[in-house]
Amino acid sequence: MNLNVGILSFIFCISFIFGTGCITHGVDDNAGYEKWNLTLEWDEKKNHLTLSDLKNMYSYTGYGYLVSTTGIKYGPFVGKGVPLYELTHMISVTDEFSSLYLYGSDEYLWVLDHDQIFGENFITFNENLSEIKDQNITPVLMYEQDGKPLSYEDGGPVRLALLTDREGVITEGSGWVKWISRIELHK
Ligand SMILES: Nc1nc2c(c(=O)[nH]1)N[C@H]1C(S)=C(S)[C@@H](COP(=O)(O)O)O[C@H]1N2
Ligand SMILES: [Mo]
Repeated sequence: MNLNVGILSFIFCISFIFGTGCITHGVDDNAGYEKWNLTLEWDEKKNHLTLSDLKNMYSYTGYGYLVSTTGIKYGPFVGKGVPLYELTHMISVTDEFSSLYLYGSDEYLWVLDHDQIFGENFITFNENLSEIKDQNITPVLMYEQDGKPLSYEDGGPVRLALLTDREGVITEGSGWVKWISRIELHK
């Protein structure tokens, strides 16, 4: 074999392996997903939740459909996860905070205000991307999409999802925080 071709294919293979994240994250619900945990911080208190903790909590199932800033639509699909209001109930701080900071493992940050935790004040669109008002939104920590564990590529193990009870309601992709790792409640 030509030496240059050999070296090039070696480099290609190595970059492919690292580039796809196989080594660090593995696929879907393997050992990487078992090690995942969510840090919850409020009032100088801290709690950690594992994926099985989440799966044992109350869940909501609804439709998910998002549009990226570049106008690409993804969905509709069926998502399942723990509503954010369940988390705030769990630590009994339903009324005492004004916002929730959601961080991805890449330190991406999205902030929801108090009313949005309970599904209010989200911008929603129909399939033509015209704004539609008064849609019922439930923000959840989604761990399942179309009945399967959420893939790493789609933001798994856990992604913030803005689910609805009506198929065809589109929400803004920027709020769909992938690879959720930390949530802070601020007063
Ligand atoms: N952790 C994390 N989540 C993220 C982002 C990001 O950069 N990091 N980008 C957001 C933006 S701006 C959009 S439009 C959607 C894109 O979703 P997709 O990558 O599944 O297409 O993810 C959102 N969630
Ligand atoms: Mo985006």
